[in-house]
Amino acid sequence: MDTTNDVLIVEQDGGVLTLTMNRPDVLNAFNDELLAALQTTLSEAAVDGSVRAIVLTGSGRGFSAGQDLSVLRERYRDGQVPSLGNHFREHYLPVVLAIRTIEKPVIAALNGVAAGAGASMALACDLRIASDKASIVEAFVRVGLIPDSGGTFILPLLVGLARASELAFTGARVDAEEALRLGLVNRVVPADELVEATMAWAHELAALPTRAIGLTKRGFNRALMPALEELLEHEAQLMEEAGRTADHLEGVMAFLEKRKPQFTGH
Ligand code: LHQ
Repeated sequence: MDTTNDVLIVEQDGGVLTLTMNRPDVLNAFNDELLAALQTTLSEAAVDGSVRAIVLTGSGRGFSAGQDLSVLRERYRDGQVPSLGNHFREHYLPVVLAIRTIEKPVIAALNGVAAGAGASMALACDLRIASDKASIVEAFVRVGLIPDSGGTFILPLLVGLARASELAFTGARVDAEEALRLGLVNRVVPADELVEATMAWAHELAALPTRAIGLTKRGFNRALMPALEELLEHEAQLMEEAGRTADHLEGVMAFLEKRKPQFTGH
């Protein structure tokens, strides 16, 4: 399966399927079209026996900056925020579910910054390899939101509750070396070696017993996130509530107007 469209480049090399998010001008921020392309491609890859490992990466200098906030300018024009819970259920939840339930190894290759839902998508993957120029930002709090797309449970699973609380409450930027130390990524390589190192690792994984790896992943899911769909649905409810706060509207508008937000706690 080899397809290319504007927002997602899909390339297969032997058993390795590489998905390159391709909106570099906005650091591959997610719009509905990119999320739909990811959803479709992952569901096709799940049943394609020729695909034995998947790489998720970004074009340009970012992995993904999370939700494209510029598309919200129009939607929030009159100060009314449409249901974020439903937006999450429809566009994000199926992608996270697909990454976690596809019974093949999924590697995130962090070519640059992964922020907000971009960070969560990377953390939902099984393995992460990062360029030494990459970083991870739990940016949600900067726009008055909660870490969605698995962030409420996968982040604390990876780094423990105390560190997860610090990262999620502050939205601090974590560089690649710190991410490695915290266990957020598995490997860090020089930026100009990322593609080669990722492909070598992905081909190694693709040559292993795919069914055994898939069943191991099913076991890990069952052990560590047995109520996966329920947890994601709960995130939708939390997003709904956070989306109704004045601080969310202020955070989005401040980002779009390139100014410092003034949060009130409401
Ligand atoms: C962007 C974005 C972006 C648009 C950079 N959108 N343009 C789910 C459902 C519904 C609603 C809301 O949220 C969610 C879940 C989420 O994902 S919430 C979190 C959303 N993401 C963020 O809040 C991150 C916003 N971005 C940033 O904080 C910074 O851009 C980071 C830290 C990612 C990178 O900083 P820099 O390396 O300094 O790059 P930059 O800020 O200069 O960005 C480069 C360009 O990309 C810039 O455009 P410009 O025209 O000035 O060159 C940004 O405006 C644009 N961009 N992120 N999410």
